This record gives sequence, C-alpha cells and structure tokens, in this order.
Amino acid sequence: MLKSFPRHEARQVHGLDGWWEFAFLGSRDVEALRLDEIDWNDRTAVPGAFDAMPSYAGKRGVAAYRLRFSASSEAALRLHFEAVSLWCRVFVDGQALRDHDCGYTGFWCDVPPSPNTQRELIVLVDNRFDFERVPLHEAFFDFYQWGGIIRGVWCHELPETFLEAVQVRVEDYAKGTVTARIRLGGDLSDSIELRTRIDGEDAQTHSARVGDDGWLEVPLQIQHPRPWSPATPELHQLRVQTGADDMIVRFGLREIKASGGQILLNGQAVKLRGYNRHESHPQFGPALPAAQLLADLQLLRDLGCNFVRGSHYPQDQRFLDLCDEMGFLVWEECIGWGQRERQLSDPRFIAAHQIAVEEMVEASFNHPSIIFWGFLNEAGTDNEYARPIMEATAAQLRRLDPSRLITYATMFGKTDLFLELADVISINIYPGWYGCQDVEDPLGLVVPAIRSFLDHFDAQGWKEKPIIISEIGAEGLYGWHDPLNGFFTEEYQAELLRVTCEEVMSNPRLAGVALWHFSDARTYTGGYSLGRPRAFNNKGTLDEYRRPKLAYKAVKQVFTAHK
Ligand code: ADA
Repeated sequence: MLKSFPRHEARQVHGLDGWWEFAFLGSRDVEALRLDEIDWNDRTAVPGAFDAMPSYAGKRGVAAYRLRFSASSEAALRLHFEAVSLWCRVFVDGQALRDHDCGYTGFWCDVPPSPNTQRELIVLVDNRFDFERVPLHEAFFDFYQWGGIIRGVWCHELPETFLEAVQVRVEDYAKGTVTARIRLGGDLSDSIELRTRIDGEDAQTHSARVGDDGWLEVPLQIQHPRPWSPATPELHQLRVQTGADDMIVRFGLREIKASGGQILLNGQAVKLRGYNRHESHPQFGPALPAAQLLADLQLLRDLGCNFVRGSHYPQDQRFLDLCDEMGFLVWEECIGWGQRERQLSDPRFIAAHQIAVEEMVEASFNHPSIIFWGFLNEAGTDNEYARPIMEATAAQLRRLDPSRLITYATMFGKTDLFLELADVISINIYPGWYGCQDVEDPLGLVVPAIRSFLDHFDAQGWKEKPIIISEIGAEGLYGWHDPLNGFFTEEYQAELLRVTCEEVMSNPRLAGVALWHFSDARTYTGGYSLGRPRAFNNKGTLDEYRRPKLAYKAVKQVFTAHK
C-alpha cells in the first residue's frame, strides 16, 4: 500500500484500505441509528467515493462502512483517516469515538485498548449538505462534493511514549541548518531522549525538554545539504526515534520569499506557470488511483508547468509527495468557495475553518513543494463582515508556519479590502468569458483587463507585492468546433489561454498564473448546472478523462518557449 510521508520503520502501522462491508442507509437519522440494525448488504472500496460508483451515483444520505481488522491486544491504537467526506462518526467495537466534519483533511482517532486482537471498525458517513453539521461544505460550490472514505485509512500501534508530529523548519537552506520541531504523546518525562538520523549520516542523540507550546526543538546540521528547487528537487529524510517509536519525514532545503514584486525561490525570481487542479475523475470522484495522480503531474510537466494550485481544498498527500519529488511548486488551500456573511460570521463556520486550517498545515508542513498557504477562495472580501475571519486566518497561518507565503484568491480585485494580509495578490478574473455578452471582440478584452488590474494595484501602493492570476479561462467542450470559433469551441478556449499565457510570460509585473483549470470536473447536479453544459465545469485544458483539447498545444507552446 502506498504510504505517504511520514513513514515508520519501528512502529507497527497497518493499512486498512481494501474492500469494506457497506450499506447505504439514505435518509436515516444517524443519532437514532442502532449499529446492530444495519443490513450489510453490499461492499465498497476504501478509499473510494460511494456516490461515484454507478450503483449509488448521485445519492446523498448516510452510508455505513465496516471492517474487521486485527491489531496487537492491549496496544494503544490510533486510527488515521486521510479524508472522509463530508461528515463521519467513527466506532470501534460498538463505541462511538469521534466525529469529523471536513471532507478533505485528515484526522486521528484514539482507540481504547482491548484484550482482543480482532476489532470491529464502523464508520457512518453522511454526504448530505447541512450547515449545522458540515458548515465548510455547501451545495453552491462549483465542484461536486462526493461522499465516502475518499483517502487512505491506517491503524497505528503506539508505545507508551510516541511521536505525534515532526516538523522540519529550515533555518538556512544553503548551509543546511534546520530545526526539528517534535511533538510527543503518551507518557512524558521532564527530559526526553531522542535519536535523530538524517539520510545515511551518523545518528545523533539528544536530550530535550518539551516547551510551553507542547513542542520540543532540536537544532540539526545536514552534512551534505542539497537545495531543493524545481530544477533540482533534492530531498532529505529525517528519522526521529524515541524509546520504541520512530517517525521518518522527508523535507527539502529551500527558501520562499516575496520581495520587489517578485516571488523569490532560494533568492531567485521565479515565474509561476501552472494550473488549478481539482481531484476529480468521472469514475473515481475525488479518490484518484496512484496512477492517475502521477499521470496528472506528467501531463502538467509536459505542458511546461512548474506550479499547481490545489483548488479548493488540501490535495492528496501522495500527490504532494510526488510534487516534492518532481519539483512542482504548490499552492495548498483550505476548503472554501464563495462564502459570504452568513457563513463567515457564523461561530460554527469559524470554528470548523480554524480546525481545518490546522489539520491542513499539520499534514502538509514538510512538503518543500508547498510555497503558499491559501484559504477562502472567492469569499466576500469586498465587505467588512469578512475582516474578522480573514485577519484571524492570516494570523493563524503565520503562527503555524512563518516560513511560507500566504495568499487568497479574490474575485474582487479592485474593491478587495484585505490585500494587506496577503504576501501575494492573487486575482480570479474571467475577461473574455463572464460578462462579455455585448462585446464584439471578447478576446480583445483579455490583455487590457489584466493590465488594468496591475495598474490599479501599483496605484494603490502594492508595488512590492507579487501579483499572480489565480484563475482565468474559458469553457471549451471537448470535440466542439464551429466555423465561427464561438464560445464553447476548443478554438476559442485555446486562443484565450494562448493570449493569456503570452501576457503572463512577457509582462514582468506578473509573477505567474494558475489557469482555470487542468481538467474538466463534475459540478452541480441542481439548477446551478444550467450554466454548466453536461453539469461539468468545462474550462479544463483536458477533459475529465485527461484527453487534451486544442488549448493543450497552445499553452504548451507558450510555457515551454519561456521555460
Ligand atoms: C471561480 C471559482 C472556480 C470556478 C470558476 C468558474 O473563479 O473559484 O471554482 O467556479 O469561477 O469556472 O467560473
């Protein structure tokens, strides 16, 4: 089974992916449900989205999953769910252990010890929209939100003292100095004995104290530091051991800064050439097989890209591991899409969002590929009601990780109120698509629109901030051509993206682009989809099966010429 980092050599970790027993219970009330009433009449794949399977396509309701697994008796067990969408409650041996309400972040679940080696795991999953229960998910998002245990499940056997997290903070990427920040769980003594080993180098022993914030810090020097960059995606590994436990994390030595209107990677200006990407496939929903994760990156590499925006939620950890290895730069984003006052000022939403941000950073901290933390795509940032959550999230991200840049994609470019919070200004704009129904030459709008934003930001005094276009694009229906090259043709889409990419690559004021978007993705089923032929967002440069449209060649030509 493909285990993303962190990994373990000493700790027993059991992969629980496979065929699980399954029952779709529809509109049953979870609170009133008795587990012994469930008629386990089917099976399903974990990871997988049950409603991406033909038998349950489009269904919303409660689904029950069951797996019997074995683990050492009396061991303290912790289950790790990499993502369950949208809501779930976890039971072991009939006991409810915890709920979780964000469909794209991982979470842990402590399992009480038992004299038995055979355990029964049941997960009730609910993919219905319900603001009370899943405030981060809304039916109005322009991407289909499937249900199920959509990413891997692992069972960890833990000794009395164990490692909860190891974060590698790079102090000086060129000299190879780093600080390992370590969080432990279980029985803690005043002074903790640790062993560290970097790559194949000699192991070192340390004795350290846990700080007031619950972390202990160990300074480390890498003997043979190799900087990470897209051209040289060199990775290092750190193994930390304490007592009977260990954790192996992978990291890269690199520095990311914003200065003089540019994004600087290891001190050198970098122009971001890339795409927004949904984890979406007609057959698998959001639970992409390993081969597809790799295929997506191979296609992006062939297109001449160096950048991916994970729209609009944290991406699969296996995908991020591949980005580290293949040298992609990543915008990792917390779930959000177009929220306004009702959500942004609701205490349940604010609390759930704060937890999701924390879970995102915790899972993804060590990926050198991630250069931006993003949040709240296209929220109501032209309005003061958004101020508290925008300020709080920016402060939270800076506290959790001062080493990366933060940004958010705004649809309000010129009237946005919070640009001072972002290290990088990121604008979602659709010149030549939305709102151009009365225009004779819609393609002619693209370059002037882009430049007018750049002039505006400079006039507002944001000359120091890098600016990227975080979304731009047009719909192109795969295989659709007409003699007029009209809207929805592959030709119109290809030309719009060509003009855009030329401008991005030749205009020094732009630090990059994330085109909207990599591949067509299923969206709403209800009335909203009337504006989305086939109920897909068809602005993909590839269709949903990753078949290239004409835009593929157009973008590739420009991106590879400027590489
Ligand atoms: C927005 C949004 C995307 C998508 C896009 C579009 O910018 O962030 O998720 O909906 O518009 O296609 O209109």
